[in-house]
Amino acid sequence: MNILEDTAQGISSMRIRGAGRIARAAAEALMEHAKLVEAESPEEFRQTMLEAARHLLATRPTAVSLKNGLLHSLKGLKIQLPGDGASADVEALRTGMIEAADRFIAFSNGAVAALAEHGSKRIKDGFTMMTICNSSAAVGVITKAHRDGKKIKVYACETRPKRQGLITVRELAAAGIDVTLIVDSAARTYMKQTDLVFVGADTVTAQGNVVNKIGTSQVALCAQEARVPFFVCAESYKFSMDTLEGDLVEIEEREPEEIADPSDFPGVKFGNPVFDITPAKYINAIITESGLIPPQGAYDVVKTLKEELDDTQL
Ligand code: RI2
Repeated sequence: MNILEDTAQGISSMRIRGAGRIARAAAEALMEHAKLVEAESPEEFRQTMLEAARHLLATRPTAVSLKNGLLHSLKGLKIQLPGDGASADVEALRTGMIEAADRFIAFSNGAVAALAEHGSKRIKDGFTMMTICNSSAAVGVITKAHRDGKKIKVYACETRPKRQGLITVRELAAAGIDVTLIVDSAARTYMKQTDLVFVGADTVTAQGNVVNKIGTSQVALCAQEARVPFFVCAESYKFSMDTLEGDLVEIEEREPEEIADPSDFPGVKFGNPVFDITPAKYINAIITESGLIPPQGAYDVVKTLKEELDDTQL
């Protein structure tokens, strides 16, 4: 199987998961595909790359990071062509694509690290944090505080049905952090002993609402009730340009088998929405690679992204 197909299958089956990771994996697949594509003309090369990008985009509908990662990479098709004939032009496009995808991957990794720097400053020695699911951005913030010598504790929600909380506790424990795995319904109980909440994001809307793993909005409600600051860790490519025009974010619904075997429950329906929406009013700040912004600042991030990516089509 080629890397394009392998990545597409990996993302849709969630073997490759996490909003940032799927964006980087898609950019890498596009880059590897660009290296191999045989095209007679620049137009054929462009068309082939666009089709590949659309195939990758169709794998998961909610995380806008996937779309933005692909758009950042497709900027490579916009370069000035030498005009030396088809083959030189195809080679120029190929190089442009490879460089643009590579730039996005480096930018994304750098953004996660910069975000960790900013976010970790909010964590004081002796603090206890809560998180849900497995967000490399949120885990990055917490581990940075630990590396800086702060003595911290973490409550990590299990995150039914796929239990990505188990990945989080393994990562935090491997880093030497005092971590406790809790079931999702224990979030309110443990919020009383929590100082800060850090979660990831799959999509941030222009209005400052955050789409993240199912259960996140309940954690936010518990935090609000207990007056515990609630922070979202989201690099700028997780902000959605489409929401500027009022588009709603599609919430992915996955197979019932992730919850239980339907054949054991004749006559029972299953609901398995993968994400929920945390309204801006429950969010203290969104941590980006440029620093902390209030959720109301999401509009400006989206506007900047639009200026950068709007002439790239997918
Ligand atoms: P990072 C994940 O989605 C979780 O919702 C997580 O909070 C979010 O992506 C962000 O992850 P899924 O792929 O980019 O598990 O911070 O459905 O790693």
